[in-house]
Amino acid sequence: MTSNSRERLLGLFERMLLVRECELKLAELFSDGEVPGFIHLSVGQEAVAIGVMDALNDSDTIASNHRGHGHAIAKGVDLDSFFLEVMGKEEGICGGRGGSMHVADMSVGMLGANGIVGAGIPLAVGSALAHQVQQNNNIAVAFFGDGALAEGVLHESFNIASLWKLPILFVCENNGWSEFSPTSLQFVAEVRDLGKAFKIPFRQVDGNNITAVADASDEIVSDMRKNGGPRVLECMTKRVHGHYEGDQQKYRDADELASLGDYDPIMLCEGELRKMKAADKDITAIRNRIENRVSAAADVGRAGTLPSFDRLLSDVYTPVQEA
Ligand SMILES: Cc1ncc(C[n+]2csc(CCOP(=O)(O)OP(=O)(O)O)c2C)c(N)n1
Ligand SMILES: [Mg+2]
Repeated sequence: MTSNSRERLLGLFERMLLVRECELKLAELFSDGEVPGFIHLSVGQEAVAIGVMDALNDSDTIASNHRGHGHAIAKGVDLDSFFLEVMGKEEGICGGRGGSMHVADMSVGMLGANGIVGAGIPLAVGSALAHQVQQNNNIAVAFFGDGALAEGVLHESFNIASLWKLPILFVCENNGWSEFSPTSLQFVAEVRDLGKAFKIPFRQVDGNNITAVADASDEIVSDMRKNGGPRVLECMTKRVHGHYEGDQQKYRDADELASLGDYDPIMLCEGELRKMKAADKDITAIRNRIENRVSAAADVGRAGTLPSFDRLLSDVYTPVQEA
C-alpha cells in the first residue's frame, strides 16, 4: 500500500459521501414537502456513480435514468444549481422545469436523467456517434438499471453500438429490483449473455466495492480510448431505500432489508481506509466538509424562487418568426 493509494481512496470516499449526504438531505426536504414530484434515491449505490466517473474526463458524456442524482453530482453539476433544480426553483440548472428525473447540464457532459426506463441509453449512443464523427477521443456512458434489460431500445442500442464500433460504455446497475418486482421475473437472460449476443466485451464487478468499480472503469475506459468500440460493465449493487421516497418496501423480505448495511459502500470504504491507517482526523474533516457543503446547498435551494405562472409556456414552443 502506498500513500498514493490511500489518498486516492480518501478522494473516492469523500465523493461517495457527498452523494450520500445529498440523497439524505433530499429525503429530509422531501418529507418536509420542499421537493415536488417523486424522488428515487441512490443510497447504497454511490460506488457505481463515483467509481465510473473517476475514469472519465470532463468532456466525456453521460446519460442517466430516474435514479440519477449520484450520476449528476459525480459528473460535476454545480451543487447549488442541482438542489435548486430538484426543488423546482427558477434558478435551477434547468429553470426548475426538469426536477429530479430530468437534471441535465450539457456544460459538464450530463445529457440528462430520464423518467422513461431505457430512454437515456439511445441518447448516450447518439452522443458516442458524435464523439466518433468528431474524432475527439471522448466516450459516452449510459447508466441504466436491470429494469431496462427487457426494453427493446437497449437491444437496439447494443446492436448499433457494436455494428458501428461506437465509443460507449453501457453501465448496468444491477440491484435486483425493478420498482416492486424482482428483475428475475421480468428478464430471462443474463447481462453477460446480452453482451455476448451483440459481440460487446463484458465485465462484472462488485458494485459496492469502490476500488473494484474504479479500477475496472479505469482499465475499460483506457482500453476504449486506445482501441475504440463499446463495452458493457455490470455493477452488482443494492437498493437501500424504497423505489421512491415513501415506498414502505413491504414486498421485500425482512432478512434482505436487515442485511443491507453489510453492503454499504461507504462503510466498506471507511473500513479499507482504516486498514490503510488513514487518520481519524482526516476522515472527520471530510465528514464535516461534506455536511457543511450539502447543508449550504440545501439552504440555497430553499431560498430559490418558485417559477412564475407567466413563464409556464416558455421553452415549450419555439417562437415562429413572422415572414
Ligand atoms: C418505459 C417505462 N416503463 C415503465 C416505467 C415505470 N418504472 C419506473 S422505474 C421502473 C423500474 C426501474 O428499475 P431499474 O431500471 O432496475 O432501476 P432501479 O429503480 O432499480 O434503480 C419502472 C418499471 C417507466 N418509467 N418507463
Ligand atoms: Mg433495478
